[in-house]
Amino acid sequence: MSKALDGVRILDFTHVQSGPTCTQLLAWLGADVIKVERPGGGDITRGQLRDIPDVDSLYFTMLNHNKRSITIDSKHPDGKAVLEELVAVCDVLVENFAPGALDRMGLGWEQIQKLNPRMIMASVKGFGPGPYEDCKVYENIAQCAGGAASTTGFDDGPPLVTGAQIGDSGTGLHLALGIVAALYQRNATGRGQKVLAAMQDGVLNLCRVKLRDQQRLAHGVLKEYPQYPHGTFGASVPRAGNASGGGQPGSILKCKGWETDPNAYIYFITQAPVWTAICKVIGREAWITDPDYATPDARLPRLKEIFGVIEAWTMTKTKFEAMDILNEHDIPCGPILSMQELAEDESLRKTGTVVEVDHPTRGKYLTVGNPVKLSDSATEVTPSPLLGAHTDEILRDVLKFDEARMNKVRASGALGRAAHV
Ligand code: CAO
Repeated sequence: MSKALDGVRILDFTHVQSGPTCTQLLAWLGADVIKVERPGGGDITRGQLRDIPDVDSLYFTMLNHNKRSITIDSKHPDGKAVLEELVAVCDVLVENFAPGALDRMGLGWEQIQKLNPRMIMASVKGFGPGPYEDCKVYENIAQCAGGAASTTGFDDGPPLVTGAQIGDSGTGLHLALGIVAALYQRNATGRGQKVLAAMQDGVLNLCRVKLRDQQRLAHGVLKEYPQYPHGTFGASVPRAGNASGGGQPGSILKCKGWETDPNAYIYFITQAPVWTAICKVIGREAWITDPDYATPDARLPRLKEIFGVIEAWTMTKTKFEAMDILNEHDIPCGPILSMQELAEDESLRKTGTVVEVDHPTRGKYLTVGNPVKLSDSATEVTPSPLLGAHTDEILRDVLKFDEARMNKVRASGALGRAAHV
């Protein structure tokens, strides 16, 4: 079966998480992704958070499926020459080095354009142009600088970071979209272009609703926030705990077993169109017509009391029982699923969202497959490459090196020693 990005060749200079997320997604969509790594250790995550000695970590394997690995010392003259030849035959260069690193390698935008005017050069950086543009950035820094941390957590606690990697993986997703758009535009112009996704910008984009609320504050308090009606609002958007953030109030409520199971909770939304059904399910029919509860506006100052009563009902059910009953009435709700429950979820296995992969040295492990499903471009998840596993193959098949050239560049030390599958 053909793939959406068949024929697109990516020179993947990414490392850690943000860049690799992007190139992994492009590989799943069919691009040939050639991951360039430093001889010796390669991407630093190969050795980070290792669970099995001397085996590529899950951190690395779960972010680098479907890629090929070539080891090149970009600071060695012969290595640099190989890289320049790769630039000439690839469509996209993706990198997420610290600011300035690519220029120091002699592969800045001007040089890239000279080598290949059709090349799209895509970068993740921590910050866009401005006072912090030279800073190195990791996930949680982006969450803090992009507005997520200041708006996450409870009012009486410190700012919180979230487990979802919105700074790294979120920015990788943004970059992938930019690359696909640039490839599309190149069909018309014949020219490459630079694509930049800054992590601060990506996080702020995902926090769009909080910038919405910041501006609403100028016109009065935020009535769906838990601070209303008894708490106080300051100059900036406060942390809203588990309040929904949308037009329909919601909250996380305890379910049967919460005393011992940290995930025995359900998210419950008091969506206005199903208010009558909610009242019937929880046995509060009087609220259907009581003017203090019958309309969304009347309910806003009473949300704490209302969710308390609903919780008294959810505590009599497991989260899955509550889910079944509420869904019968089209009441929007969702169980709090643990990673263990997600790993064992049969339906996620069937759709390929959770996939078992067999790695040559690790053996079998679970990964998250392609979350975006295309009906005419199926994703097969293959293991991440061992360090330098495809060095010879790429020199021979992509750059058309003959045996003599292969031997010469190998002898120069620019490629290090390749691992063998
Ligand atoms: N051969 C030779 N040298 C290589 C090489 C290769 N194949 N690949 C990388 N290097 C060199 C780089 O040229 C750089 O050298 P110089 O500093 O001398 O120019 C060096 O390795 C280190 O690169 P780096 O500065 O990008 O790496 P770091 O570990 O110090 O920083 C990070 C990591 C992530 C903080 C930084 O890369 C960064 O801020 N990136 C942009 C934002 C980003 O993507 N962050 C997400 C990280 S995931 O949480």
